[in-house]
Amino acid sequence: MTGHHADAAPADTAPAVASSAVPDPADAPWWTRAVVYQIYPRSFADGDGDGFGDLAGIASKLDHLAELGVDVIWLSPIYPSPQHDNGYDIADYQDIDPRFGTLEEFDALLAAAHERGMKLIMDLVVNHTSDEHAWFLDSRSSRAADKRDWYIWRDPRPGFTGGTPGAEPTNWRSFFSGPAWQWDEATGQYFLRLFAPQQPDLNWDNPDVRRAVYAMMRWWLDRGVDGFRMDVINLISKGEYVDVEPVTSSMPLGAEQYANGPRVHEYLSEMHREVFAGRDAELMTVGETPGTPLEHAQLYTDPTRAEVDMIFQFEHVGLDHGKGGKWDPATLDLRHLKANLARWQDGLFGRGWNSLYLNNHDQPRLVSRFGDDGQGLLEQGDVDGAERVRYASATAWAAVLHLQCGTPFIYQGEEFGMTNVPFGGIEDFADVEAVNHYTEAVQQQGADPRDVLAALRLMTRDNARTPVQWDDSVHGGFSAASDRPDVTPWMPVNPNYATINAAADRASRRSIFRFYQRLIALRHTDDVVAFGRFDLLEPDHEQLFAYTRTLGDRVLLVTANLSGRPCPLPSSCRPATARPVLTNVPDDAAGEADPAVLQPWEVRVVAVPAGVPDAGAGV
Ligand code: ISL
Repeated sequence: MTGHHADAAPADTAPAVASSAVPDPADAPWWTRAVVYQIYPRSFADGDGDGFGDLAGIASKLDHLAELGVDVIWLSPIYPSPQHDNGYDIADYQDIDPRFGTLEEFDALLAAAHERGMKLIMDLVVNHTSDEHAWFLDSRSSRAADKRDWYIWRDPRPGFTGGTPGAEPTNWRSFFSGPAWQWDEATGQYFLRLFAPQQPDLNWDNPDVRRAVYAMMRWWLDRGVDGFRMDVINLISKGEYVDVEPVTSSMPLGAEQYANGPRVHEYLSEMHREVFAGRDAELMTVGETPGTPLEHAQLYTDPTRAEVDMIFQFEHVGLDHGKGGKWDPATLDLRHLKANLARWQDGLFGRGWNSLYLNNHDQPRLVSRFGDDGQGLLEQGDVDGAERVRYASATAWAAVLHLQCGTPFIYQGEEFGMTNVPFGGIEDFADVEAVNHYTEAVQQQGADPRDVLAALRLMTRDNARTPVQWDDSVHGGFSAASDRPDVTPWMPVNPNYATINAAADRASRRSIFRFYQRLIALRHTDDVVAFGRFDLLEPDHEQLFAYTRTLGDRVLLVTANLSGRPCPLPSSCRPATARPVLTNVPDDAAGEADPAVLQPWEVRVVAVPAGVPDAGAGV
């Protein structure tokens, strides 16, 4: 274990990335064929009837997940927490929050998942802790405290009085609005907190912090968990604590000092040695890495460097942000998205590994954001039309994502097309990020509340956090207390639960769930899906997302019309001979298909005999 800064190899002297060969299916790690399902526990299923999701609720839905066919469950944080950021503020890493259950229930859940052939990974939030964690309580108790240096304490800016505007040690901003520094009156210093005031950043440059984190991780692995999703793991190594120039970026001011900071690759290699070495074949790790360019992703995921298996990149989910960032939403240009995803497909092929996602607990719902959730048609009274576009657009996007090279992640409710939420005023929003942004923009900067709310409705993380709609009973079947009028879910269920729910979807001739089942099965059974090379077709086309996957002499052609208008297929996408593999046209409507035109939101996947599709030899 590297204990001293002087021993460290800075990232820019790290060895160049070894470009290994195309993955060999015969000895590829298990997670290259896996699909992951993310659970946000407070909103997944409420087993004890208190309006708050829990482990008992999760246990009751394992069969739904097993039937879907997923290989791995990722649990968002379930540790004891004051819940200022829904559990991403952890007060004790080695226990379960009583709202969710007990360690015994956790062990039973893990065993039940394993019995069904599913693995389970934990959310590891170690860039910061809760301000109620024992480490921080000690750290803030006095300047001489044992653990003072476990967090990042700095004096006020020279010449300023601590706690007054402008006295913060640097001009860095928080991810959740306002300054990134929190004044502590008792000890007369600021501490760094890149997120909420209750989420102080750990000082990873202190080897005792790292040792404590690694010991905690081993404790979970010894308990049987199958790996970790690592929250903002690319932010753990801070650079210089200096003022920075304002830049237009989707990251807060200051991020260039700590995003993919000077020692981050050293720390992840060390973590691998200390925690995973010798047992990593059965495990998987995925780093969440906002603000990470491809060049760093190649370092993080190169198997020969042994850092993490894959990362979540953020470039593609920033393409509908305007100049003002996520609260300045812009229309997505499909060409930009295709170019971006193709760049990541090429950039990690044979040298690292992609994760594939279009939504999670921090993002709006996929079908509302990129597809058509049918809201417009519903307002015109066209219930069937609304259902049709929601099904077709959800499945088209799913296919386009899942048939790329990488490990796909499904977010709870995505598998049956849950939508964004019709939020009204600010009182409807629960998320600290949304509330802080509203307060800052409206109360401090004088923005028009109507504009701020309009952007919030589109982009807020709350869209993803309402209770899962299991059926059409009270509260969408989320809570075991559905017959008790005095208990309501912690966040109201989306009012569309009577029509959009898991049970209705599974009974429908247009079932999004069944389509996901087929996508997952394809990845499991067809090595072209898992390992084939990705080649984008028609990059300049504004409606069509088309690509091939090639492995040896096998070629899969994916063509998707990601628009609400018919799309004539260019000749490059019409091979002379092709075997149908998958489509989102329901069986009883298949006869009407025009081979030369993709209907709105239609996706077709075909196998073509060899080489590139036979351009020009159209049907
Ligand atoms: O969602 C975001 C803002 O729009 C992101 O910037 C997000 O805050 C960032 O991706 C980090 O996310 C992770 O860490 C946060 C937590 O709030 C998120 O839920 C988590 O996924 C702090 O732990």
